[in-house]
Amino acid sequence: MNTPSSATVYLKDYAPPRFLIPEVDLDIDLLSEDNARVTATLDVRRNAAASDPKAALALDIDEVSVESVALDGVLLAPDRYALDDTQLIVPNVPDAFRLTTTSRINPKGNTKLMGIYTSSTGFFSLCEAQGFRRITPFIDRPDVMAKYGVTLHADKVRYPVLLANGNLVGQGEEGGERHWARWEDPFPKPSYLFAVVAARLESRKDSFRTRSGRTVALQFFVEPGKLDQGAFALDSLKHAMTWDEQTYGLEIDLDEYNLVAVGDFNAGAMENKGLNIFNTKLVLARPDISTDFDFSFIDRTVAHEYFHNWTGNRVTCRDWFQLALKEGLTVFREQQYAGDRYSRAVSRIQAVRNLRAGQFPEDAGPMAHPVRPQSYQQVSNFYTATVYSKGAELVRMMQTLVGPQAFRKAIDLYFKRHDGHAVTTDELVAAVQDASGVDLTQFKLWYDQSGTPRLHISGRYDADARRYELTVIQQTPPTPGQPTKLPMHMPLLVGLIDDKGREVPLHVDRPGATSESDGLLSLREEKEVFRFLDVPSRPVPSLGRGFSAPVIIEFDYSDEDLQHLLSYDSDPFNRWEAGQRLAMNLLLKGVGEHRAGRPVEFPSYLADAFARLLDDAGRDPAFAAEALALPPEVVIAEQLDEIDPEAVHEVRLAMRIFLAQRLKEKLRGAYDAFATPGAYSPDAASIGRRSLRNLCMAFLADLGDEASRGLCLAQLERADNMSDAMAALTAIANCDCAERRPALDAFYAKWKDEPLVVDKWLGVEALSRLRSTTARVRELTAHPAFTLKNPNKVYALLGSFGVNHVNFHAADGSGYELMLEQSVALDAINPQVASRMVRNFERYKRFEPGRRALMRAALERIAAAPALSKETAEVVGKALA
Ligand code: 0A1
Ligand code: ZN
Repeated sequence: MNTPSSATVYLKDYAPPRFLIPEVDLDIDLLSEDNARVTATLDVRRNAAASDPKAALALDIDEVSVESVALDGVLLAPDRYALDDTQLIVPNVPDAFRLTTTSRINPKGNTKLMGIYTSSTGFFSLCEAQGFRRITPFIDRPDVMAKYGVTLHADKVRYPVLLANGNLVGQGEEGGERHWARWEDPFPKPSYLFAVVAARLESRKDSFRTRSGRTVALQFFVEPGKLDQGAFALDSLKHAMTWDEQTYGLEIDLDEYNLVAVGDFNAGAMENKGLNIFNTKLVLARPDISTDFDFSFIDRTVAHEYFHNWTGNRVTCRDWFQLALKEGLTVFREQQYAGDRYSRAVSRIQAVRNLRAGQFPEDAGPMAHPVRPQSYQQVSNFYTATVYSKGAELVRMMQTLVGPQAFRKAIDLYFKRHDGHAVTTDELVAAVQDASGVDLTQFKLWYDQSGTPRLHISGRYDADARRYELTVIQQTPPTPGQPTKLPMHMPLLVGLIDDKGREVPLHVDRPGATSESDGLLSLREEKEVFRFLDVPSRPVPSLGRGFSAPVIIEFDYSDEDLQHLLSYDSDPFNRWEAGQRLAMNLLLKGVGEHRAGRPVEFPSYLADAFARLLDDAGRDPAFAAEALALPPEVVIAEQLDEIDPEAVHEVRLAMRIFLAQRLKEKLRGAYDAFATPGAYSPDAASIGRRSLRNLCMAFLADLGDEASRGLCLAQLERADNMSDAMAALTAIANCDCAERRPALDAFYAKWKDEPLVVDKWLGVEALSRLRSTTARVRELTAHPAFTLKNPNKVYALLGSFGVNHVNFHAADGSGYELMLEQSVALDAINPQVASRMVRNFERYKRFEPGRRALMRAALERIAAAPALSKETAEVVGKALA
């Protein structure tokens, strides 16, 4: 194995920067696509807080060729500084000085898409986490905060739009065909928030009046011809601005706020100060090309980036171990926003579904890490579900523990204390503790312990004493580097449901319960017993309401208990959860039968429970759509000791067919009843109706009969919006029928000039459950619509294939072979995206022996690839360890 060993960085080694750079002046001359000259003048001073008064100045560089270095205006001879691949070192520097460097970069050759790179309409940038060092030599870490002034020069005709952070302070023409613009950002910021754009773009203008009466100019820049796809995002931005004023009293602090869309982008979007850059996929929208999911995802993403202006930009991270400081808090704020704009219950269910499908498996695998990691090799590998989604859960738990009013005060205090500073997650927790008076010392363990805690809960009813007792034992499994765990402090929201389906008033006989009536139990010990008094009959407990903590709750519910909760729980999340548990119990039983070679059967009460949900769907169609969706294959797999993807797939499909057969009329009735009359609108109510209707269609399609095929084809043909079209196309793609190929080909022919729709088509092809899918995906890797150079295409085809559980994990290893070949080829182009693809292999130890061996062999072959990137090497190294 020739995996390059990359240095591990440890949180415990954090030391303040030896130098600070309060001001930066940049002159970026974009001479041609492959040649830009960057002149940087840094105002440097020794940091009094750092220990070494004689230290040399060390600036980070990455694929930048440094041509000259001057100190206080005097050019330094080459022997006065040292240059290697990663650093520019200048020894013997005074305590305060100006350093000017001139460097060359090659934006067109920058296939990693970090730093300044080219996309079809011009130059774009992405600096998080360590891309700024790919533009100019700098102390590229977030605790070095500077005020930036930037002058951009470029060809006037090819790149008419010149943008950077902050305010435009001057512009003009130069030398006939070229022009320049100067931008100054009044707020000191870390280098990862730096951004520039020089491109041929059109813009849509708008404005926002803040509650203090200022008018902010908003502008959204898109590729020519796409202006009609920009209205929705601008509306979202204004909603987000209003929401943050109303909810947190936070106002936009700039006079100008620009959004830019770009088709080549490693992430979803980036919160650069005053110049948010978005992946087109997460910002451009129009009903005929965007689904309901796209609309709400765009709304949330625009809000997320905007919310970062305070949580991330005004108060930023001291170091990259603190990434959850900004991401956990911002995802939490985004979730609150979504809960306010759409259905609160459905938003919560979707957040938990994502957590279970993405974060729980990560937390049980070789890349498991705490929300505040203790070490990393490549920081780009730590933009994870754990940091983002579990990070948001920790903020939510704090809010639950201290209550919403105290939490709001805590956020005020956080900004009062830390505005303009780079801090750690400890400071956030301290603000919540100080504003609320709740001791959160033990709670902080959540930031440092990885692994998903399990709560083993048992209940005992004493009829004579009219007492119900809950015993809660918490255990967190060992994870890499953390063999033993301490008990954590967490909120457990509970209720008791009596035999008539009513809430039992709670009287808790225990000091640990913070509130008697609202069922908020505060867990701190490994084992705790809670006694509820005056309970008239044996209740069914509703545990972890609203998913009050990111844990796995084990309770021995009978299927009757679950049906009872599904019908009566007043907490909508737990009503949904009861349905999921009921289905899961039967699915796991089915997997056991299937593996033993016995027939798989399902009980009538499952169909009856689903029938009741359908009968009741009119009350809340969006909720019904969530409740009727079976747990995804990856979540079922997670429950097994040894994963057999084929068995999981077959049994889940059998359950879908069982339900479709039993409920055929009801499904068809709901399909007709929940049509959305009138013009398309992505409002919460219409989204709910379409989700339910399309879910009914998908169940019917699983019957594979002519009538249901006709239904799908008719919907595909008549759809006036992409949600309905995609639902129909997905169903047809899963059907081994004559209509399938013509439908998929026609869809591509219709949309081949709309890259975001081509991505959807690639996704549908790659997600099909037909066993011919692997061969088709291989064929598509050579299709003109596909390229490894564009992250969206990679995610659409290979990313989708990776979550196609049954085909990626085909027993013959064909799926693994395809993914490994493509990942290795991709690694030479874009290692950040490649390492994400390689993560598809990391959990090989969880699979049955045949797949386990094949996946391990694939990892070994990736490890042996020549010139493997450090990003991919970290993933492979940890998986094979
Ligand atoms: N900070 C951005 C997303 C982002 C993630 C990873 C990146 O590079 C590794 C860059 C940006 C956000 O949370 O929106
Ligand atoms: Zn973010």
